[in-house]
Amino acid sequence: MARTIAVLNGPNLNLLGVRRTEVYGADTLADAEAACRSQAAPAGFAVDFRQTNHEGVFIDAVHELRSTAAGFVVNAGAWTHTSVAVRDALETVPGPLIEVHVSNVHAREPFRHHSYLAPIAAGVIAGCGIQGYAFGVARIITLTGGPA
Ligand code: CA2
Repeated sequence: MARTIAVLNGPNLNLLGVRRTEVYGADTLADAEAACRSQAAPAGFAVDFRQTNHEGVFIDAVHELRSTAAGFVVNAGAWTHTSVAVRDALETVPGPLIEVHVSNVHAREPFRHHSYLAPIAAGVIAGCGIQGYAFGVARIITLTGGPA
């Protein structure tokens, strides 16, 4: 059975490519999902790609997938900068976590410079647009031993 990489997205990321394109670019979350699948498929990995605007739903998804996913690629959106609860959930995940941001959060407002997730992540990708998601998937594949 194909191993699965969980790709979880937090609040407002459903608006990618629709609003604030000067910050986040014109690519949509559907484009990000397609990039993840294109990266994962040749290595024999499936992708479980989700987005929610509700913190509890996000945490429930982490609990649901924590023991079956090979690793997690997470763009927690604004929860990155605010949520101990999201960090506590992701800290229970045995596989590697890659934190992704579409924009370069370090070139933006100071409140975006702090991440509750970075200290528990195997890697952090920011400012690469939706290509960052594909980089994150590639990194999970490398960290978990490559193609099955
Ligand atoms: O750059 C990223 O990927 C972020 O995680 C996006 C979050 C932001 O809070 C983080 O600091 C950085 C925002 C999600 C997208 O929000 C949108 C709001 C309006 C229009 C389009 C997207």
